Amino acid sequence: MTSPTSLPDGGTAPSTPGQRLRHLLAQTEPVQLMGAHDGLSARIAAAEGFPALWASGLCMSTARGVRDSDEATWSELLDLAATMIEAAPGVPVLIDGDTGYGNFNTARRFAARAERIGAAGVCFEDKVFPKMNSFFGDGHALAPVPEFCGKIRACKDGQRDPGFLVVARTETLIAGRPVEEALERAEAYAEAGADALFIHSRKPTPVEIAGFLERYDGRLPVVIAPTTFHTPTVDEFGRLGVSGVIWANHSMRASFAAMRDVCQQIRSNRGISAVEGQVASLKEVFGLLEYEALEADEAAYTGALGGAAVAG
Ligand code: SPV
Ligand code: MG
Repeated sequence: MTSPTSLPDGGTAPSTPGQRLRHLLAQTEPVQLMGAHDGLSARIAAAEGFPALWASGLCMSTARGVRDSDEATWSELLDLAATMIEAAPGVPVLIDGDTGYGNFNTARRFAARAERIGAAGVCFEDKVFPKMNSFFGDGHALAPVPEFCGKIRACKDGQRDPGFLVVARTETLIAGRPVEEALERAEAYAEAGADALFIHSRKPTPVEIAGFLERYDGRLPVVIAPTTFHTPTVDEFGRLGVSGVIWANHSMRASFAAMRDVCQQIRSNRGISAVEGQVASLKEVFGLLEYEALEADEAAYTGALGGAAVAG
């Protein structure tokens, strides 16, 4: 039998994005998936060495200026996810598919499109549509287990690349329900064919996650998003039995704070002198986006002479 984290073809050289992510999840140290929300944040995370990305529903929604309550359509989010996949070639992207936008059929279509645009996998959560971000409010109704299992089965049946992952995320603890229920749900989702389990908690420490993992049979690799527990390191999560750590929203929140601060300073100073030292130089932006390579291509393909000056 193929284990959930081994390569479906039994080989050792991952070739598809899904196979690469499976391979990373099977390592002894947890894989770090950096949250991204557009081509630039994906490119920066890849350049900084993150081996995998999380296309965050919260952050893509925020980047579009809307709330993480299924206000953006799923095709809008997949368009953004596609920009990340293009911007970070070779880096597997796990797409946050929320609840799958309806029933088994919409989830299946979402997953199929995600696979076509080159995602490593999708993650669906066991809430009801429209969902609300897990950190806001208390209205987090859970979907019935058979219904959510049907979504997982439909997506698994519909995928083409056997390496593509369907990650089942349980919001049991977010909904204030007990660990026993999270364990039962985890078992049912594995039985339905899920390739990994995302267990979410919004406690200020990983106490709930640790309580879950102490009793979990380890049937699936487990990923977490430690947004509210700030202190533990990846290694500590690894010792708890975690295979993947998603830094879900830190790039978005960093850019939120930086954009707000620069706007405040420019407006109040009526000039840019105070902010110049705080912002990336255009040279750095052009470097990351490989403007010089384009210049070289122009010379190669059009015969034009390069040498444009780089300001900033
Ligand atoms: C997201 O990034 O959209 C997530 C993770 O679902 S969290 O917002 O931390 O719940
Ligand atoms: Mg989300």
